[in-house]
Amino acid sequence: MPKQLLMDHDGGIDDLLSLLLVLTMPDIQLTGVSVTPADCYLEPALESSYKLLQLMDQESVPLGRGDYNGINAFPSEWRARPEIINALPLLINLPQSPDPYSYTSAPDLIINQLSSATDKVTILLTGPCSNLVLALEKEPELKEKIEEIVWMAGALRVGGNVQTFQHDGSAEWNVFWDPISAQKLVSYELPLLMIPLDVTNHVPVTKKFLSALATQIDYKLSNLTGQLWALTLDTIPSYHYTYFMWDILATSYLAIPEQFTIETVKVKVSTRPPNAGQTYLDETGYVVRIATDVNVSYFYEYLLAQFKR
Ligand code: AGV
Ligand code: CA
Repeated sequence: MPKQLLMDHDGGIDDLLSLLLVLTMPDIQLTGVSVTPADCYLEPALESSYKLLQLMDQESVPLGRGDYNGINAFPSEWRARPEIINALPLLINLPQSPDPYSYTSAPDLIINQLSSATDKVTILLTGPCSNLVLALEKEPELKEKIEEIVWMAGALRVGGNVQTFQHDGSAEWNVFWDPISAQKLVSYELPLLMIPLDVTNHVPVTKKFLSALATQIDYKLSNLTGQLWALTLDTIPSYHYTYFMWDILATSYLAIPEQFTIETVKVKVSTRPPNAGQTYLDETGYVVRIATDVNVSYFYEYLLAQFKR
């Protein structure tokens, strides 16, 4: 029996790569994809999602539009990237998506797909958690339908990646965008696995990896993913701008969980400046699981193998 999966992403390059990766997994049945307008503008990201589903012959997977906007906006240069992606040679001539305003709202899609599921559902979040929290606030009893939530978010024993005004740098962006929802999600004490910067810091996008991927360019997905990753290397070479395999690492947990080191901890989420969105260890906090390490070479090899198609 394949695992039923709902995915909510926020249109970043690694979010779209994560959607592709999910679609290569034989044991996963994707039952819905919703988009949060955090690291993207919504309409182009819905378009990218639709195109990737088409490319993988899965355009019947329903999409949901997240109309809720978080508290702390992402930089606009990051948000604009899906426009470039939709123009890549492998995607530009695929049929246009339906009117993006015709899609079900993201919380409703999550509610519909959870209520109609016959089995418990795994939820993958590669952006902020607002849509899921909105859905669970509306229909709290659906918490029982959740097998596990895998969320790329947080920074526990390492610094964050938010560098902006009125902030001390301790938060990770997916939590910072909507700290209130993050605080709520953690407080539910559902089976929640966070993939924080503590572990994603181990997996930067490297030229070595891209060079290995380029040797298999005759495979359509190696070609496309190589182009997507190349777009992430346009930035200034400092930690703040290094592009990591944040969401892809979280996604790969669905297929290779045994390669991760997991710890159960108690955490709290700050909702106020100067550390809004900081996730910190606290004995009086809520119980969550966090990944702290991964078999890095196994992970890169896994990606190379999955994209050989
Ligand atoms: O904080 C990591 C999250 C991931 O979900 N995102 C990017 C991934 O999709 C925000 C982010 C942090 N640094 C970034 C980000 C950067 N340099 N470019 C784009 N997004
Ligand atoms: Ca993301």
